[in-house]
Amino acid sequence: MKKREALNLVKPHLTEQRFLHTERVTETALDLAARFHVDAQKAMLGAVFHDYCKYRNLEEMKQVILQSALPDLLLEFHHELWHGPVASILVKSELGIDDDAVLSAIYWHTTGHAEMTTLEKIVYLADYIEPGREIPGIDKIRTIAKSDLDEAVFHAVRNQMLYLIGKSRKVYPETLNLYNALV
Ligand code: DGI
Ligand code: FE
Ligand code: FE
Ligand code: FE
Repeated sequence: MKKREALNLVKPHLTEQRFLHTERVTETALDLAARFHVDAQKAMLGAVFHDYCKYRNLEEMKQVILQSALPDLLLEFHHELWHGPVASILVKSELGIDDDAVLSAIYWHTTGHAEMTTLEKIVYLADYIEPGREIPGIDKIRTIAKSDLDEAVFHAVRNQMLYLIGKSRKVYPETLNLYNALV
């Protein structure tokens, strides 16, 4: 599938702002894929569809979680964590995207996990550092991403945990597992 075709498929599911974010994540992921020797097509598909379910109705997402192999534990955490795992199911059933490496990158793009593939790290990091994001400390992470993928992912997950703890929010266990794997 060509990039333009993929973007046209995801567009009706997103707001205008979210679509622009998706285009920037895609370009960032393609840069990272070239730098860290990952298949460009897989990086493109993971990035284009990572937020496919961002605006799904919460009740529909809950039903997908309950009726699929997705962990029901997700339901005990903030609903922002549902859209990646749910998208990994629905881009397959609705769009026919069946590359497991791509589906896994979509699944883990919000929380990360302990044993991420390079492709998963690229989509996770591209989502975090795309040029539209204004997050404290982000420029340092963008610089690190030019040379050391794991170090950049580490700073991203560390930042994310500090942000969540600052707001007294729960931290999903896999996010902590990613931190522990890289610290
Ligand atoms: O969908 P995006 O906005 O592009 O980005 P995302 O999929 O990374 O979603 C980030 C949101 O998820 C952000 O508002 C923080 C929230 N979040 C809530 N609990 C957790 C969490 N993120 C992580 N990594 N771990 C959590 O436990
Ligand atoms: Fe997302
Ligand atoms: Fe389930
Ligand atoms: Fe995103």
